[in-house]
Amino acid sequence: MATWSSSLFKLAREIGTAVSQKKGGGWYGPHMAAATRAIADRMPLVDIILEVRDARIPFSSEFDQLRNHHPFSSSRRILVLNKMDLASPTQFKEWITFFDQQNCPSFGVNSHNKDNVKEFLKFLQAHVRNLRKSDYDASSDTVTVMLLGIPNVGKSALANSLHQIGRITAAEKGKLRHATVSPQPGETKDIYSLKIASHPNIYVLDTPGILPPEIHDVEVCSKLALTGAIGDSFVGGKELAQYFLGILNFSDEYKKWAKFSINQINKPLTLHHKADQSSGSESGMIWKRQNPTDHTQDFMVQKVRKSLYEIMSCFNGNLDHEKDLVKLIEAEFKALREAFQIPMDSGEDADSKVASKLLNLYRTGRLGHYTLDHLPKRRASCE
Ligand SMILES: Nc1nc2c(ncn2[C@@H]2O[C@H](COP(=O)(O)OP(=O)(O)OP(=O)(O)O)[C@@H](O)[C@H]2O)c(=O)[nH]1
Ligand SMILES: [Mg+2]
Repeated sequence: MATWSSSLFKLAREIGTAVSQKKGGGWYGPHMAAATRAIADRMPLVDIILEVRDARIPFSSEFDQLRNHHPFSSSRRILVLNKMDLASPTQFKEWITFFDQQNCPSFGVNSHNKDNVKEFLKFLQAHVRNLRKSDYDASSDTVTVMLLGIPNVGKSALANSLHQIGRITAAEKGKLRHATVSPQPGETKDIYSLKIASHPNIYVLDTPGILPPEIHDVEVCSKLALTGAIGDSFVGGKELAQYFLGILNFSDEYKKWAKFSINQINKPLTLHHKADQSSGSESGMIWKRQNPTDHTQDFMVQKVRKSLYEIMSCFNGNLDHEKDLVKLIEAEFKALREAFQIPMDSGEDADSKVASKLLNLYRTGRLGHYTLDHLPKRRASCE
């Protein structure tokens, strides 16, 4: 991956500045202040804190607002790097090693992956057993675990998965509860309790995502906006999509999309049996394009990758020059209009349609894996 140049940092800072200026009445309002108080009141009553961060931004998604009110020893706090499926696998491992070196128990999770959540639950139960052996009140048969974090990092998704997978009785399974999960930040408004294990009983508290009233680091702000912790309306979808394209242009991800270039996408159609029919007649068959193995199997995604690959591989400017980067992003936007089949008469609206579709693909991992935070030189994140 090429190192971000000053031109990309400039793009990030512009977005970050727009976010940081919106604070009061924007992403931080009375609802967040009330949630902060409610969480602070419950914190002293829980046994373990699971601080959920976004694996794409392990540093920028840090939740440090209440740390000074209720300092937790490192044995009672576990760092959960959620959305690990969206992060760069290599950098993800480096971050986990980093947290290990800081003596900070951490675990990477993809809340949508059952096996992965099972592993995490095992890890959590082992942690609870160790705590009970040492300083924890062994007579208590109930352990409470609180999920804490900034908005949209996947607390509710993780709470649901733990609740569904957790070994609880059949009768309890019959009345499974469900925390609301949404791609928009600020979905959870209250604190909910879900049972995730028996013997001992472990309850997980899902909480509303909270941010501090002010964030001074504009680069942090830009990453919070791009990953969806702060709503798109506070920056503008087009600006965020441009920022994402900037990141993509500096990464090597697009090189993997060479297979989607012209020859592949125009592959001839071949006849296949319909799934439910085995007769050899043409009426029992369907035309299918032979696509390369790809879990998305999504023609639109392939078209987007193809368009971006073709533009990027022809680019002969200098990414370090702001003018060249802006020109490249403009060309990409134009090509994406076609790939997303946005009608020519959409006018001004066309760019915002492209932006929202592009951001959706990025945020669901269909345009590669990116870790936006680089490892700090020296930082004691668990203190
Ligand atoms: N790819 C991926 N998406 C995830 C993962 N976990 C959650 N999501 C998605 O991220 C979005 C936010 O998830 P939520 O569980 O609502 O996040 P939250 O932290 O509870 O958000 P707030 O309630 O606003 O604080 C949803 O679109 C989820 O489907 C994950 O591990 N991987
Ligand atoms: Mg939630």
